Amino acid sequence: MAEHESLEFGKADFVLLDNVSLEEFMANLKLRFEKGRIYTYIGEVVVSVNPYRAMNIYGRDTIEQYKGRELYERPPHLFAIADAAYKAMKRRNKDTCIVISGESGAGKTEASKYIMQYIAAITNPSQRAEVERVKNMLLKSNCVLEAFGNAKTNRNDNSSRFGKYMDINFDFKGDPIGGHINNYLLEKSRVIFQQEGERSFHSFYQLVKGAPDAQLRSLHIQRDPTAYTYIKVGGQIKVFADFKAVTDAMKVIGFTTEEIQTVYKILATILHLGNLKFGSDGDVTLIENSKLVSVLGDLLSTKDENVEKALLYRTVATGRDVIDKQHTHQEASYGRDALAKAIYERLFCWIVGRINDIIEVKNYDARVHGKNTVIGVLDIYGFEIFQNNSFEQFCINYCNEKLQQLFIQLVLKQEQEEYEREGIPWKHIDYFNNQIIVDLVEQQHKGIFAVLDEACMNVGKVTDEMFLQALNGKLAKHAHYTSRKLSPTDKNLEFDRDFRIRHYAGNVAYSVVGFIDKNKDTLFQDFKRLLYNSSNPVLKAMWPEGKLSITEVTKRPLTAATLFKNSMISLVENLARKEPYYVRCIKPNDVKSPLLFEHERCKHQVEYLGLLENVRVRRAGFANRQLYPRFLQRYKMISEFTWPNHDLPSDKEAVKRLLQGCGFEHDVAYGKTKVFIRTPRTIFSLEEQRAEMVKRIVLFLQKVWRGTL
Ligand code: AD9
Ligand code: MG
Repeated sequence: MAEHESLEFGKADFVLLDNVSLEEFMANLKLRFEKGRIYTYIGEVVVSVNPYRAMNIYGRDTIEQYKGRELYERPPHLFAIADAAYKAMKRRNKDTCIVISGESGAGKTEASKYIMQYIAAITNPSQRAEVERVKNMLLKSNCVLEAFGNAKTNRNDNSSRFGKYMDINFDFKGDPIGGHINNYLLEKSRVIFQQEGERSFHSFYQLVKGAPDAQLRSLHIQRDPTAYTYIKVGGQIKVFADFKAVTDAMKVIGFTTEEIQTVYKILATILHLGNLKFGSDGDVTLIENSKLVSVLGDLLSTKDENVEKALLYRTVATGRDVIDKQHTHQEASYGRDALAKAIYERLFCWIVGRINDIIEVKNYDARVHGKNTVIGVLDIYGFEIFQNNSFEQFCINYCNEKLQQLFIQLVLKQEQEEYEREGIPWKHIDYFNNQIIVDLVEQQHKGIFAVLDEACMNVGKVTDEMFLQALNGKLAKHAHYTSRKLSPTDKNLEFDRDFRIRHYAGNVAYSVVGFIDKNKDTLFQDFKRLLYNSSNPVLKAMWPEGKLSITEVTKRPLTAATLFKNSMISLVENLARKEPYYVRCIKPNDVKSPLLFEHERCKHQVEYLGLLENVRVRRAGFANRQLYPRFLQRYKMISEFTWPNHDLPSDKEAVKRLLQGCGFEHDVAYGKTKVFIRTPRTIFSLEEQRAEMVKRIVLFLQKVWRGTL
């Protein structure tokens, strides 16, 4: 517990509140926010409120204050949690992870960057060149990923539109030697469409506004975002970051010139694709602005006629025959948009893959150097509710349900179960367990994803409305599901095509429009072949499946929902294997103001994040627990009753005697197999006494050896 901070800033740890009530919690949170204290602990969890202004608390001097310190020695800070994760990893050889959660705009991405900066700053004291190189790349990767994976939304000007989990690997000295990034479902529909007030990914505006004239000319691009259908909605809005910084970051990471050029060619291709117009002449579908076809041929390093054919025809195998079937006007437009989305998504995954190739751990021999350990940092898109919510919001919000479930499992449930198992007197603390919503989405056969997949498997035309009907049929009685059909008088369900989920963080109505399409996620094979046959080797390498000929039977690919669900399940399994540290981010208002603490908005977040329950469990609980024999092994030297051996009937009795002797009786409880210690201060004091004793024993032994005793 951080106790040294003046009380004028409120309580630095919510555990110290006089009464654990929502009112007191909120009053403390507000007071601290207004005093510029944006971080507060709940034990080892950091609660962070977005300050919406630059804070002078991340500099070198602050880093020095936190380096190697215990959590409760300094005012609450992200650096303290980063240090705790680092220490656990280094001292105890543990893999750890830092899970950052909170709704869109609450400050997760900023927090993840400060944590990485801190880790970079405190490691590699001997300035090994290779370690510096790795650190630099890890930091630069953020700049590139944000350019391609973030966008302005109505919730956040720099909203992450993908999920990111980054492992940083450390050698036996505790220095970073590499890393690995996992990315989760990019919101690719943004490439072709944005809601009013929103923008496409930053990368497009950076290119159009920031690239040198000559480069733009070679890409046939004008310096005007509003000239391009796909990005014109957000074209007038002020541009972020710059083209040069991103290009330089790619160079530093190790992308070749050819690779960087291809990246920009792909962006330009997408912009041109958006401007393609289809028309018809009788039954024949045509491209109206056919000049663009040769621009595309040039950018994709392929023949113009191949581009035109892929846009207007589909090759189909009927029995042994292969024929070219012409697209209708509508199919051609659909194909064009699907192509634009697919090449952007593929580009993004390829960028992540290239970064991984470069930063992965190389030349590390665990037999020589010992195990290499990991700190994982999770920064994923936050829970969001828009005017219009679709498949993407559904996936994003499901992901947040999964993370909330992990928090419940690790922080609330397991903790209480252990006290009960050990027979420690314990009053059970109630909390809302969101497993029921996780099941509603992911359960086999019955969950929403399963119903969606089943609809997509049906042959023949399946519509979004049929999917909604199937949902209504299966889920009519579910407490967290409803729809207009099921609740016709509900005024908050405006549209026939909506279904509504009662999420842990609030009600969200999703429009089923586009669910089937987005889940099937089809891209005509003709486009894959077109890209694979490009004479640009970088582009070709991105599309290996274009190699298959039309008659080769291909397995039906997994749906978007199944892929996402599987990736979430394995993410959670991975996190659960590590020692977790939590940062819970709160958004103080919806207008990005540094001054406004909107009480109701914040209260809602405190409630749904389960923070009050967290305080209760923590307060009634114990900071530290150890098996009796282990405890004795470490501390027996500080008590005459236990050193060098005890003659008490059990280790448990010996531990009791030891702690009584030290005067810590009031701060501990004795379980069946473990001793539980309430405050970290007691552990700290035991450690000090042990260190003192070790020193004395060493001195004594030295004297014995020298014969001076
Ligand atoms: V989303 O789920 O990706 O849409 P995040 O990641 O939770 O969201 P982000 O970190 O992007 O939110 O923060 C939003 C904005 O708040 C930033 O662009 C900053 O302008 C502002 N912010 C957040 N944290 C801090 C901070 N510690 N100091 C100053 C901050 N400004
Ligand atoms: Mg973010």
